[in-house]
Amino acid sequence: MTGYKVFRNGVQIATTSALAYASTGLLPATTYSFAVAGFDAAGNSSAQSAAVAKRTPALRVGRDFNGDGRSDILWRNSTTGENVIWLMNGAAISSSVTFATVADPNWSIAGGGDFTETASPISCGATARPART
Ligand SMILES: [Ca+2]
Repeated sequence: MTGYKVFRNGVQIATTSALAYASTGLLPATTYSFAVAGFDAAGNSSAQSAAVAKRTPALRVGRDFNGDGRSDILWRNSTTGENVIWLMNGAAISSSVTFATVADPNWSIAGGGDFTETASPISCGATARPART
């Protein structure tokens, strides 16, 4: 045995002669499957091992409304009181959520966070309060 081919989600990502491998560049809160295949100096390769699934932990980020480890954007229309959250995947909008309108323009958003605490709790507030007059 010369080394091992390392596969992530079925795609070869590396070769190594070590018995351990650290995969990098992974997304938070995402499940990946890993497998290996041995190879020899002549280039002969074994079949892939059974895959092992591993999930990366969620990141603790600010303004993560759905606990997926990715920051989201909260919009409030100060004229109409409408409120919308864009759930983000990097710079792309994954989906948007509209929630209760607070029509009184004296109210503003005071903070945000992971309201369902599906990931590690974060320490910012999640309430609206009257603006100072
Ligand atoms: Ca998020």
